[in-house]
Amino acid sequence: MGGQTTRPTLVMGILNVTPDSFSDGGRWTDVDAAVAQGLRLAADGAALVDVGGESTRPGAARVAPSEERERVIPVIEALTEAGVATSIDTMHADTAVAAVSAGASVVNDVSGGLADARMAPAVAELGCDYVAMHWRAHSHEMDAADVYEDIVREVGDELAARVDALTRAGVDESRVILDPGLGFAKVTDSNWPLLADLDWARGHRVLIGASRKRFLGAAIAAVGGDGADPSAREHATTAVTTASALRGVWGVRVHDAAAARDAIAVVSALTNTSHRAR
Ligand code: PMM
Repeated sequence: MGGQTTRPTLVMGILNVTPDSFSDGGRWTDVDAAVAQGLRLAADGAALVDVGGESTRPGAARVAPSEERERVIPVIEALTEAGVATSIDTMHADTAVAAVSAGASVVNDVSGGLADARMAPAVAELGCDYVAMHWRAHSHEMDAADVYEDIVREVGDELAARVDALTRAGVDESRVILDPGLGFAKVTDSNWPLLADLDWARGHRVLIGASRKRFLGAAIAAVGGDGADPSAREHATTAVTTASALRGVWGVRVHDAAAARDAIAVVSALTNTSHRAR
């Protein structure tokens, strides 16, 4: 099984400094409000606060890299100053470089380097951890790219091709964390095999980003719950966190850090219990 690690699963808290993200869009566009939310996420157990300035929700419009940097850099600087570790959620190499200079320690690229050919050499130069997410197309066309015969094998092959490209550009393979890209070119049922079987990770560290996504809404609606409201998907998100932590993933990317921290604490207590029948 891929993604095994001996230390507890890390919580990556989501901080979208965007007007249009699907769950928290428009809430943290002001720098002070965004920084306050980043501090709250860290206090709630986020080991990393993932700062993003471009929404990737289905159908979202692209943002100019200069505007993206204006949104995220002041927030990363202030969180770094406050001692909070951050990652930068970007597909743009220039934004990644600026963010790491401002204090970010991880580059989180939902395109796995496909959206910007300069990303791989930039990350090689930065020498930082890099999340390569499985991605097939930009937001306006990604739902149509949900076409697979054997999704675990195909996602594994496509991520392995990204790892090859990254290492050819000089990235240290041990710095690469893989993410199946839940909800990206995976509309609903396609997501579950990637959570049930981590073989696609092929031994790399794994990040899972399921928080409040549509496929959880579909599962909730199927049993009569409120699947339409993203904020009503929190318990379902925590179930994915628990399952992921039991599988030993490196990290989970979530909106509610405290819920993930508590679920991971329970998994750690369960897996570390020393009780033996007498
Ligand atoms: N999902 C979103 C954005 N960035 N990054 C990684 N590594 N994995 C994800 O699943 C992911 C991501 C989209 O949703 P958001 O509105 O919650 O940020």
